[in-house]
Amino acid sequence: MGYPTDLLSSRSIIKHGKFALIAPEGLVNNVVPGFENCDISILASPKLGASFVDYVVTMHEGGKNTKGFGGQENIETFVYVLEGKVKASTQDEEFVLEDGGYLYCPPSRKMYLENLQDNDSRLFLYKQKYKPLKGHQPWVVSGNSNDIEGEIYDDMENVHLKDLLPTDLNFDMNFHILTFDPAGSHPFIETHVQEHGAYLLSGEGVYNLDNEWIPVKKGDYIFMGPYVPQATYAVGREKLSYVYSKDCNRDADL
Ligand code: UGY
Ligand code: MN
Repeated sequence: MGYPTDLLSSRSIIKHGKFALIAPEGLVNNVVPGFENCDISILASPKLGASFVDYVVTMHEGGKNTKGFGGQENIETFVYVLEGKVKASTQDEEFVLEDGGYLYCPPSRKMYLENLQDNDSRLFLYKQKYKPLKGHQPWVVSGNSNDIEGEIYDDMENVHLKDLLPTDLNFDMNFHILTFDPAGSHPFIETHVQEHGAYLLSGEGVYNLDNEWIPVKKGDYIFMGPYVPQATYAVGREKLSYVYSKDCNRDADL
């Protein structure tokens, strides 16, 4: 890195409990026990006001977690491969994930990860406490988002939505990918109880967070807290696309 070449500045905006835009330039590495030969940055966490933890991980050659991630104290986990080739496994199943590949592990399964290539692989990683529901149980799910057909979103042909996990009551959260053609937008500014952690996969946009319009682009991370007004317009020439988590299928606690 070395000495700065200009005045120090940042696009990141942090409003604890409400929303955060975290630009990749400002990220620092965190040591997370169990991960070897990996650069990890913790993104959203309870310290920011999120009920989950998101991470962006760069796995170098030989990068791995053989101790196991999640799978205890009722923790469910999800990994999405941003780029590279990774072995993602549980104690009894093994998956080779490339760009767009993902694995969900319920609380009954630890997730093991290993970079399969000499080059770096990059991951978007998540953990959360599973909210049990009597008579229901989630299971291991793996797939590749590139194999899923996007559904037209809210009757708008220039916006598409993919659900990466089953939508039934066994699951208390889902990961989705929302993709806007240039000039596409949400149909209205949403306000809802659910939280999101979103990683921007491509494009550029102007995002409304708590009624501030903020420029965002590929590589940015956005945390949206409960009830925070949220919507976007896609700008530029590429599709604006992001992968994001959303809690679902459970009543609010009193
Ligand atoms: O699923 C959602 O709530 C999604 N439409 N939110 C968002 O894109 N900010
Ligand atoms: Mn939303």
